[in-house]
Amino acid sequence: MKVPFKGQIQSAALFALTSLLLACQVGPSLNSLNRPSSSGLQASTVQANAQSSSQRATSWKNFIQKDFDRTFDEHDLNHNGRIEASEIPYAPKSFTALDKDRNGFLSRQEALPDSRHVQYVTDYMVNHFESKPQAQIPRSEDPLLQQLPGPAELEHFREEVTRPILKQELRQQPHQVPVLLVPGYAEPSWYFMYGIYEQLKAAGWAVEGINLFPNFASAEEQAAKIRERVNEMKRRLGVDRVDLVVHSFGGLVSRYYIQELGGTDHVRNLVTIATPHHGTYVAYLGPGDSALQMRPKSDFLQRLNGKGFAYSPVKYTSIWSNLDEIVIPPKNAIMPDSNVRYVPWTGHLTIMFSQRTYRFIREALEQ
Ligand SMILES: [Ca+2]
Ligand SMILES: [Ca+2]
Repeated sequence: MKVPFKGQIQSAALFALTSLLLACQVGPSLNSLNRPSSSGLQASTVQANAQSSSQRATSWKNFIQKDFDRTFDEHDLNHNGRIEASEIPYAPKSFTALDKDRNGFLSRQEALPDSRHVQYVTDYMVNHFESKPQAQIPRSEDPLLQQLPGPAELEHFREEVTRPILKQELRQQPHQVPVLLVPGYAEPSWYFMYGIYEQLKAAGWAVEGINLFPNFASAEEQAAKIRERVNEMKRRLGVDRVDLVVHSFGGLVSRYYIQELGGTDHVRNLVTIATPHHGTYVAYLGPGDSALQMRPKSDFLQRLNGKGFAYSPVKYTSIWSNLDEIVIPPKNAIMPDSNVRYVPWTGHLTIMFSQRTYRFIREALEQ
């Protein structure tokens, strides 16, 4: 039976759930590490801070929306304000699914995460990276990135991370295997990759990121895009293999690429961070083929996992946290037959800013 307003009900439920999760999430903020406590402030100062917090929220919201808009514009090759099937030829199945009004093209609204998603990410950034500490976590155990940039500092990061590495740049690095960063569901969200990018670069790796627009697409379609990029990187850089460092759904996409699209011949390491290897119940609330595939025991996961997890000679690491609010239950981010690394007390996105995560990534890539 067709359920009327099913989409709206799902969206409302997603919004309610994510709001609840945001309210409940426990995790140290960056302010808790580096910025002075505001205890003892006068009422007027508190009011001023509230105002400033609201301004920061607006600033993040504009930044996130602009990021999505840029992604759309990059794929609108003929600049007519809509995405035709020929402009994303690698995702025909997802194109059909996203073209809700069947008019043969994707509007901005159809191709991009909706305003609720933008609001969710905005709230996440403000609550986790701009606010006061919410819990007494042993900070010395797992300090987060010391200086998380705000929207202004991140303005040019998108261009930087998506810029293809040059052969001569790679040659100058101590580590000769290039790293491809793969984002997760409904991203590009390059800002979540910022810490990992900066840390790996500082430690001597050449790093670049891939945009998997439309990020609601199935793992099969996104994996084909990874295959294309990896092959192109190998030609451009003259290397035999690349390392993949991936977030969330990007892990399922990458595993599909390795298992089914010949990636075993091209990938040295796969490091998954907060990837729902066994699915997540939150996926019941999200749109797109990728959300269907992330449901626990989905046909896709049964096929993928049923054929085994680790494919030689690729080396696998899975990094997970007990407080992941998107991978439910969090242990579903543990990949069997991988080197399992545990980052306690971080969330699905804050795990991307943990020093412990950085250390685990470096250790995996140094093997
Ligand atoms: Ca177009
Ligand atoms: Ca349409």
